[in-house]
Amino acid sequence: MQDRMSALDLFGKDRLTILGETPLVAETPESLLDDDTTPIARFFIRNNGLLPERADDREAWRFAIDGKVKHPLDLSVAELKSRFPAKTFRMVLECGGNGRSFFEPKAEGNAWTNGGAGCAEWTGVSLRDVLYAAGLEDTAFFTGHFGADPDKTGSMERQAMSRGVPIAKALEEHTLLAWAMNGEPLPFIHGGPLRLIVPGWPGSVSQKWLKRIWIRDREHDGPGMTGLSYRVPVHPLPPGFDGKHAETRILESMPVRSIITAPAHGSSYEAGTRTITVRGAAWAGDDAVTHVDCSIDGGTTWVPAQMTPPRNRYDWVRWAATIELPGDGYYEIFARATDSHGRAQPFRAVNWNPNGYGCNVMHRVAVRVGEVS
Ligand SMILES: Nc1nc2c(c(=O)[nH]1)N[C@H]1C(S)=C(S)[C@@H](COP(=O)(O)O)O[C@H]1N2
Ligand SMILES: [Mo]
Repeated sequence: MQDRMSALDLFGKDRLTILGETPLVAETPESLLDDDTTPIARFFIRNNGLLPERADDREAWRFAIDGKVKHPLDLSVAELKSRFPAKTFRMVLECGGNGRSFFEPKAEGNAWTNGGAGCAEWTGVSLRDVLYAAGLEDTAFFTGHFGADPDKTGSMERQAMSRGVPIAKALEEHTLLAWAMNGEPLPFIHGGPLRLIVPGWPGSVSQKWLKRIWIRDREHDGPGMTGLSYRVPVHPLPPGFDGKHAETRILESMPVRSIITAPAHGSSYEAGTRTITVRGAAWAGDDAVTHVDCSIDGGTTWVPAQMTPPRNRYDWVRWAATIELPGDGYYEIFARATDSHGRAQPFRAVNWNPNGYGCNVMHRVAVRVGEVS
Protein backbone atom coordinates (compact mmCIF):
# COMPACT_ATOMS: atom_id res chain seq x y z
CA MET A 1 0.00 0.00 0.00
CA GLN A 2 2.83 2.36 0.92
CA ASP A 3 4.50 1.77 -2.48
CA ARG A 4 1.25 2.33 -4.30
CA MET A 5 0.85 5.70 -2.66
CA SER A 6 4.36 6.80 -3.45
CA ALA A 7 4.36 5.83 -7.15
CA LEU A 8 1.47 8.21 -7.79
CA ASP A 9 2.54 10.83 -5.23
CA LEU A 10 5.86 11.05 -7.02
CA PHE A 11 4.09 12.27 -10.14
CA GLY A 12 1.66 14.55 -8.27
CA LYS A 13 -1.37 12.41 -9.06
CA ASP A 14 -4.67 12.85 -7.24
CA ARG A 15 -6.69 9.69 -6.42
CA LEU A 16 -6.02 7.75 -9.61
CA THR A 17 -6.59 3.98 -9.54
CA ILE A 18 -3.45 1.90 -10.09
CA LEU A 19 -3.95 -0.85 -12.69
CA GLY A 20 -0.29 -1.91 -12.87
CA GLU A 21 2.87 -0.96 -10.99
CA THR A 22 5.71 -1.97 -13.34
CA PRO A 23 5.06 -0.67 -15.94
CA LEU A 24 3.12 2.05 -14.13
CA VAL A 25 -0.50 2.24 -15.35
CA ALA A 26 -3.22 4.27 -13.60
CA GLU A 27 -6.70 5.41 -14.59
CA THR A 28 -8.98 8.22 -13.47
CA PRO A 29 -12.32 7.32 -11.86
CA GLU A 30 -15.03 8.82 -14.12
CA SER A 31 -16.25 11.18 -11.37
CA LEU A 32 -12.79 12.81 -11.25
CA LEU A 33 -13.06 13.72 -14.95
CA ASP A 34 -15.60 16.45 -14.15
CA ASP A 35 -13.38 19.38 -15.26
CA ASP A 36 -13.68 20.87 -18.76
CA THR A 37 -9.91 20.48 -19.12
CA THR A 38 -8.47 17.49 -17.28
CA PRO A 39 -5.92 18.73 -14.72
CA ILE A 40 -2.50 17.10 -14.95
CA ALA A 41 -3.03 15.70 -11.43
CA ARG A 42 -5.97 13.68 -12.77
CA PHE A 43 -4.66 12.63 -16.15
CA PHE A 44 -4.28 8.86 -16.61
CA ILE A 45 -0.88 7.17 -17.02
CA ARG A 46 -0.03 4.33 -19.37
CA ASN A 47 3.50 2.96 -19.72
CA ASN A 48 4.55 -0.18 -21.56
CA GLY A 49 8.15 -0.31 -20.37
CA LEU A 50 10.35 1.30 -17.74
CA LEU A 51 10.81 5.03 -17.43
CA PRO A 52 13.69 6.68 -19.30
CA GLU A 53 16.22 8.96 -17.62
CA ARG A 54 14.91 12.42 -16.91
CA ALA A 55 16.29 15.11 -19.19
CA ASP A 56 17.75 18.04 -17.24
CA ASP A 57 17.68 20.44 -20.15
CA ARG A 58 14.30 20.32 -21.92
CA GLU A 59 15.28 22.74 -24.67
CA ALA A 60 18.30 20.61 -25.61
CA TRP A 61 16.25 17.40 -26.06
CA ARG A 62 16.82 16.20 -29.61
CA PHE A 63 14.58 14.44 -32.02
CA ALA A 64 15.20 13.19 -35.58
CA ILE A 65 13.18 12.57 -38.74
CA ASP A 66 14.72 10.17 -41.23
CA GLY A 67 13.83 7.48 -43.76
CA LYS A 68 11.86 8.45 -46.86
CA VAL A 69 12.59 12.19 -46.62
CA LYS A 70 14.75 14.39 -48.82
CA HIS A 71 16.44 16.22 -45.94
CA PRO A 72 16.70 14.19 -42.72
CA LEU A 73 16.34 16.50 -39.71
CA ASP A 74 17.87 16.39 -36.24
CA LEU A 75 16.36 19.18 -34.15
CA SER A 76 16.41 20.31 -30.53
CA VAL A 77 13.18 21.36 -28.84
CA ALA A 78 14.53 24.94 -28.88
CA GLU A 79 14.93 24.72 -32.68
CA LEU A 80 11.44 23.27 -33.10
CA LYS A 81 10.06 26.22 -31.14
CA SER A 82 11.97 28.81 -33.14
CA ARG A 83 11.47 27.35 -36.64
CA PHE A 84 7.78 26.39 -36.63
CA PRO A 85 4.57 28.10 -35.46
CA ALA A 86 3.27 26.85 -32.09
CA LYS A 87 -0.36 25.76 -31.78
CA THR A 88 -2.55 24.82 -28.83
CA PHE A 89 -5.51 22.48 -29.10
CA ARG A 90 -7.59 20.84 -26.40
CA MET A 91 -7.74 17.18 -27.38
CA VAL A 92 -8.69 13.83 -25.93
CA LEU A 93 -5.99 11.21 -25.41
CA GLU A 94 -7.48 7.75 -24.88
CA CYS A 95 -5.93 4.32 -24.43
CA GLY A 96 -6.99 1.75 -27.05
CA GLY A 97 -7.97 -0.56 -24.18
CA ASN A 98 -10.24 1.97 -22.47
CA GLY A 99 -13.42 0.17 -21.34
CA ARG A 100 -11.76 -3.24 -21.55
CA SER A 101 -13.02 -4.46 -18.15
CA PHE A 102 -16.61 -4.48 -19.49
CA PHE A 103 -15.91 -7.28 -21.97
CA GLU A 104 -17.34 -10.69 -21.07
CA PRO A 105 -15.41 -12.94 -20.80
CA LYS A 106 -12.48 -10.81 -19.62
CA ALA A 107 -10.02 -9.84 -22.33
CA GLU A 108 -6.22 -9.78 -21.89
CA GLY A 109 -4.61 -6.61 -20.52
CA ASN A 110 -5.09 -3.76 -18.06
CA ALA A 111 -8.64 -3.72 -16.70
CA TRP A 112 -9.58 -0.15 -17.67
CA THR A 113 -13.07 1.05 -16.75
CA ASN A 114 -13.73 4.33 -18.63
CA GLY A 115 -10.87 6.29 -17.08
CA GLY A 116 -8.12 5.55 -19.59
CA ALA A 117 -8.83 8.93 -21.16
CA GLY A 118 -8.44 12.62 -20.47
CA CYS A 119 -8.69 15.88 -22.36
CA ALA A 120 -5.82 18.36 -22.05
CA GLU A 121 -4.54 21.45 -23.84
CA TRP A 122 -1.52 20.38 -25.82
CA THR A 123 0.94 22.92 -27.19
CA GLY A 124 3.48 22.16 -29.86
CA VAL A 125 4.01 22.30 -33.60
CA SER A 126 2.09 20.43 -36.27
CA LEU A 127 4.13 17.40 -37.25
CA ARG A 128 3.20 18.20 -40.85
CA ASP A 129 5.12 21.50 -40.79
CA VAL A 130 8.25 19.58 -39.79
CA LEU A 131 7.58 16.81 -42.33
CA TYR A 132 7.21 19.41 -45.08
CA ALA A 133 10.54 20.95 -44.02
CA ALA A 134 12.11 17.48 -44.28
CA GLY A 135 10.45 16.97 -47.68
CA LEU A 136 8.53 13.71 -48.00
CA GLU A 137 9.61 11.38 -50.77
CA ASP A 138 6.92 10.00 -53.06
CA THR A 139 7.23 6.59 -51.42
CA ALA A 140 6.50 7.96 -47.89
CA PHE A 141 3.65 5.76 -46.65
CA PHE A 142 3.78 5.29 -42.87
CA THR A 143 5.48 6.65 -39.76
CA GLY A 144 7.45 4.67 -37.15
CA HIS A 145 7.76 6.28 -33.68
CA PHE A 146 10.67 5.82 -31.28
CA GLY A 147 10.91 6.88 -27.64
CA ALA A 148 13.67 6.92 -25.03
CA ASP A 149 12.07 4.42 -22.63
CA PRO A 150 13.64 0.98 -22.15
CA ASP A 151 11.43 -2.10 -22.45
CA LYS A 152 10.13 -4.03 -19.42
CA THR A 153 13.48 -5.80 -18.97
CA GLY A 154 15.34 -2.46 -18.91
CA SER A 155 16.85 -3.03 -22.34
CA MET A 156 17.06 -0.40 -25.09
CA GLU A 157 17.64 -3.11 -27.72
CA ARG A 158 13.93 -3.29 -28.23
CA GLN A 159 11.51 -0.37 -27.88
CA ALA A 160 8.93 -0.58 -25.07
CA MET A 161 6.50 0.36 -27.81
CA SER A 162 6.98 1.66 -31.34
CA ARG A 163 3.87 2.32 -33.34
CA GLY A 164 3.12 4.37 -36.43
CA VAL A 165 0.32 5.82 -38.55
CA PRO A 166 -0.41 6.25 -42.27
CA ILE A 167 1.11 9.45 -43.67
CA ALA A 168 -2.35 11.04 -44.08
CA LYS A 169 -2.90 10.89 -40.30
CA ALA A 170 0.60 12.26 -39.63
CA LEU A 171 -0.20 15.18 -41.97
CA GLU A 172 -3.33 16.32 -40.10
CA GLU A 173 -2.91 19.74 -38.56
CA HIS A 174 -3.88 18.41 -35.11
CA THR A 175 -1.11 15.80 -35.02
CA LEU A 176 1.35 17.61 -32.78
CA LEU A 177 4.91 17.39 -31.53
CA ALA A 178 3.98 18.65 -28.07
CA TRP A 179 6.13 20.14 -25.31
CA ALA A 180 3.43 21.64 -23.07
CA MET A 181 0.28 20.34 -21.38
CA ASN A 182 -2.30 22.70 -19.88
CA GLY A 183 0.19 25.54 -20.31
CA GLU A 184 2.91 23.84 -18.28
CA PRO A 185 6.09 22.20 -19.52
CA LEU A 186 5.08 18.66 -20.52
CA PRO A 187 5.44 16.58 -17.33
CA PHE A 188 8.02 13.81 -17.41
CA ILE A 189 5.44 11.06 -16.79
CA HIS A 190 3.45 12.25 -19.82
CA GLY A 191 6.47 12.08 -22.12
CA GLY A 192 8.31 15.36 -21.42
CA PRO A 193 10.32 17.01 -22.87
CA LEU A 194 8.65 16.00 -26.17
CA ARG A 195 5.85 13.67 -27.25
CA LEU A 196 3.55 13.05 -30.14
CA ILE A 197 -0.17 13.66 -29.87
CA VAL A 198 -2.06 11.85 -32.61
CA PRO A 199 -5.65 12.56 -31.56
CA GLY A 200 -8.65 10.30 -32.13
CA TRP A 201 -6.61 7.10 -32.43
CA PRO A 202 -5.47 4.70 -29.68
CA GLY A 203 -3.11 6.52 -27.27
CA SER A 204 -0.33 4.13 -28.18
CA VAL A 205 0.44 6.05 -31.39
CA SER A 206 1.14 9.17 -29.29
CA GLN A 207 4.75 8.31 -28.50
CA LYS A 208 6.16 9.77 -25.27
CA TRP A 209 9.82 10.81 -24.79
CA LEU A 210 9.96 11.11 -28.57
CA LYS A 211 13.43 10.66 -30.12
CA ARG A 212 12.81 9.74 -33.73
CA ILE A 213 10.21 9.41 -36.45
CA TRP A 214 11.17 7.04 -39.22
CA ILE A 215 9.29 7.68 -42.47
CA ARG A 216 8.73 4.33 -44.13
CA ASP A 217 7.54 3.06 -47.50
CA ARG A 218 5.51 0.33 -45.82
CA GLU A 219 3.48 -0.26 -42.67
CA HIS A 220 5.65 0.03 -39.56
CA ASP A 221 6.39 -3.24 -37.74
CA GLY A 222 7.66 -2.16 -34.30
CA PRO A 223 6.37 -3.55 -30.97
CA GLY A 224 2.65 -2.80 -30.83
CA MET A 225 2.14 -3.15 -34.60
CA THR A 226 2.23 -6.90 -35.07
CA GLY A 227 0.27 -9.97 -33.98
CA LEU A 228 -2.96 -8.98 -32.26
CA SER A 229 -1.60 -5.70 -30.86
CA TYR A 230 -3.98 -2.82 -31.53
CA ARG A 231 -5.76 -4.93 -34.11
CA VAL A 232 -9.40 -5.93 -34.18
CA PRO A 233 -11.14 -8.74 -36.08
CA VAL A 234 -12.59 -7.91 -39.49
CA HIS A 235 -15.40 -10.43 -38.92
CA PRO A 236 -16.94 -10.40 -35.41
CA LEU A 237 -15.63 -13.21 -33.17
CA PRO A 238 -17.62 -15.23 -30.66
CA PRO A 239 -16.72 -13.94 -27.16
CA GLY A 240 -13.79 -15.87 -25.69
CA PHE A 241 -12.49 -17.12 -29.04
CA ASP A 242 -8.68 -17.09 -29.22
CA GLY A 243 -8.70 -15.21 -32.53
CA LYS A 244 -5.11 -16.13 -33.45
CA HIS A 245 -6.06 -16.99 -37.01
CA ALA A 246 -8.70 -14.32 -37.44
CA GLU A 247 -8.36 -11.73 -40.18
CA THR A 248 -7.65 -8.44 -38.43
CA ARG A 249 -7.24 -4.76 -39.18
CA ILE A 250 -5.40 -1.99 -37.35
CA LEU A 251 -7.62 -0.16 -34.86
CA GLU A 252 -7.64 3.41 -36.20
CA SER A 253 -10.28 5.87 -34.95
CA MET A 254 -11.56 5.15 -31.44
CA PRO A 255 -15.32 4.55 -31.10
CA VAL A 256 -17.82 7.04 -29.64
CA ARG A 257 -17.96 7.16 -25.82
CA SER A 258 -19.60 9.24 -23.11
CA ILE A 259 -18.91 9.23 -19.40
CA ILE A 260 -21.04 10.45 -16.53
CA THR A 261 -18.82 12.61 -14.35
CA ALA A 262 -21.54 13.64 -11.88
CA PRO A 263 -23.24 12.22 -9.90
CA ALA A 264 -20.63 9.66 -8.86
CA HIS A 265 -21.65 6.01 -8.91
CA GLY A 266 -23.33 5.17 -5.57
CA SER A 267 -24.47 8.73 -4.72
CA SER A 268 -27.51 9.20 -2.45
CA TYR A 269 -30.05 12.00 -2.43
CA GLU A 270 -32.52 13.14 0.19
CA ALA A 271 -35.99 11.65 0.13
CA GLY A 272 -38.25 13.76 -2.08
CA THR A 273 -35.53 14.76 -4.59
CA ARG A 274 -37.24 14.87 -7.96
CA THR A 275 -34.68 16.47 -10.28
CA ILE A 276 -31.04 15.55 -10.74
CA THR A 277 -28.55 17.26 -13.02
CA VAL A 278 -26.33 14.72 -14.72
CA ARG A 279 -23.02 15.93 -16.18
CA GLY A 280 -20.44 14.31 -18.37
CA ALA A 281 -18.17 14.32 -21.38
CA ALA A 282 -18.35 12.63 -24.78
CA TRP A 283 -15.99 12.14 -27.69
CA ALA A 284 -15.82 10.01 -30.83
CA GLY A 285 -12.28 9.41 -32.11
CA ASP A 286 -11.93 11.09 -35.52
CA ASP A 287 -15.64 11.89 -35.62
CA ALA A 288 -17.88 14.45 -33.94
CA VAL A 289 -20.46 13.76 -31.24
CA THR A 290 -23.89 14.77 -32.52
CA HIS A 291 -25.92 14.09 -29.39
CA VAL A 292 -25.91 12.60 -25.92
CA ASP A 293 -28.97 11.18 -24.19
CA CYS A 294 -29.63 9.89 -20.69
CA SER A 295 -32.04 7.24 -19.46
CA ILE A 296 -33.16 6.09 -16.01
CA ASP A 297 -35.36 3.26 -17.25
CA GLY A 298 -32.91 1.02 -19.05
CA GLY A 299 -33.25 2.84 -22.36
CA THR A 300 -37.04 2.75 -22.58
CA THR A 301 -37.12 6.55 -22.66
CA TRP A 302 -34.33 9.05 -23.23
CA VAL A 303 -33.70 12.64 -22.18
CA PRO A 304 -31.50 14.73 -24.47
CA ALA A 305 -28.47 16.42 -22.90
CA GLN A 306 -27.36 19.99 -23.62
CA MET A 307 -23.89 20.00 -25.13
CA THR A 308 -21.19 22.65 -24.90
CA PRO A 309 -19.57 22.92 -28.33
CA PRO A 310 -16.01 21.57 -28.58
CA ARG A 311 -13.28 24.24 -28.81
CA ASN A 312 -11.59 22.55 -31.74
CA ARG A 313 -11.63 19.22 -33.55
CA TYR A 314 -10.74 16.31 -31.19
CA ASP A 315 -11.87 18.23 -28.08
CA TRP A 316 -14.49 16.43 -26.03
CA VAL A 317 -17.95 17.89 -25.57
CA ARG A 318 -19.14 18.57 -22.05
CA TRP A 319 -22.82 17.89 -21.56
CA ALA A 320 -25.53 18.17 -18.91
CA ALA A 321 -29.02 16.71 -18.67
CA THR A 322 -31.82 17.36 -16.21
CA ILE A 323 -33.45 14.13 -15.13
CA GLU A 324 -36.92 14.04 -13.58
CA LEU A 325 -37.45 11.25 -11.07
CA PRO A 326 -40.94 9.78 -10.61
CA GLY A 327 -40.35 9.04 -6.90
CA ASP A 328 -37.86 7.87 -4.30
CA GLY A 329 -35.92 4.68 -4.94
CA TYR A 330 -32.99 3.20 -6.79
CA TYR A 331 -32.09 4.39 -10.30
CA GLU A 332 -29.45 3.46 -12.84
CA ILE A 333 -28.57 6.40 -15.06
CA PHE A 334 -27.26 5.51 -18.51
CA ALA A 335 -25.56 7.95 -20.88
CA ARG A 336 -25.37 7.27 -24.60
CA ALA A 337 -23.47 9.36 -27.15
CA THR A 338 -24.05 9.20 -30.92
CA ASP A 339 -21.42 10.11 -33.53
CA SER A 340 -21.74 11.90 -36.87
CA HIS A 341 -22.20 8.56 -38.66
CA GLY A 342 -25.25 7.82 -36.51
CA ARG A 343 -23.40 5.20 -34.46
CA ALA A 344 -24.50 5.14 -30.81
CA GLN A 345 -22.97 3.30 -27.87
CA PRO A 346 -24.28 -0.22 -27.26
CA PHE A 347 -25.80 -1.59 -24.03
CA ARG A 348 -23.55 -4.62 -24.26
CA ALA A 349 -20.04 -4.94 -25.65
CA VAL A 350 -20.73 -6.97 -28.78
CA ASN A 351 -17.34 -6.37 -30.43
CA TRP A 352 -15.39 -8.80 -28.22
CA ASN A 353 -11.77 -9.27 -29.29
CA PRO A 354 -8.88 -11.14 -27.63
CA ASN A 355 -6.92 -8.03 -26.57
CA GLY A 356 -10.00 -6.09 -25.57
CA TYR A 357 -9.87 -2.94 -27.68
CA GLY A 358 -12.58 -0.42 -28.39
CA CYS A 359 -15.15 -1.43 -25.76
CA ASN A 360 -17.54 1.54 -25.70
CA VAL A 361 -20.49 0.07 -23.85
CA MET A 362 -22.67 2.77 -22.22
CA HIS A 363 -21.55 4.13 -18.88
CA ARG A 364 -24.00 3.61 -16.03
CA VAL A 365 -24.12 5.06 -12.52
CA ALA A 366 -26.46 3.92 -9.78
CA VAL A 367 -28.04 6.41 -7.34
CA ARG A 368 -30.49 6.19 -4.44
CA VAL A 369 -33.13 8.70 -3.48
CA GLY A 370 -34.31 8.46 0.15
CA GLU A 371 -34.27 5.23 2.15
CA VAL A 372 -34.27 2.14 0.00
CA SER A 373 -35.75 -0.79 1.81
N1 LIG B 1 7.48 6.03 -25.27
C1 LIG B 1 6.27 5.58 -24.98
N2 LIG B 1 5.19 6.22 -25.44
C2 LIG B 1 3.96 5.80 -25.13
C3 LIG B 1 3.75 4.65 -24.33
C4 LIG B 1 4.90 3.98 -23.85
O1 LIG B 1 4.82 2.98 -23.13
N3 LIG B 1 6.14 4.47 -24.18
N4 LIG B 1 2.45 4.23 -24.06
C5 LIG B 1 1.41 4.66 -25.01
C6 LIG B 1 0.06 4.37 -24.58
S1 LIG B 1 -0.43 2.74 -24.73
C7 LIG B 1 -0.80 5.36 -24.18
S2 LIG B 1 -2.43 5.02 -23.87
C8 LIG B 1 -0.34 6.75 -23.99
C9 LIG B 1 -0.61 7.23 -22.57
O2 LIG B 1 -0.13 8.53 -22.36
P1 LIG B 1 -0.06 9.12 -20.88
O3 LIG B 1 0.72 8.18 -20.00
O4 LIG B 1 0.54 10.46 -21.00
O5 LIG B 1 -1.49 9.22 -20.39
O6 LIG B 1 1.05 6.90 -24.25
C10 LIG B 1 1.53 6.14 -25.34
N5 LIG B 1 2.90 6.51 -25.61
MO1 LIG C 1 -2.69 2.71 -24.41
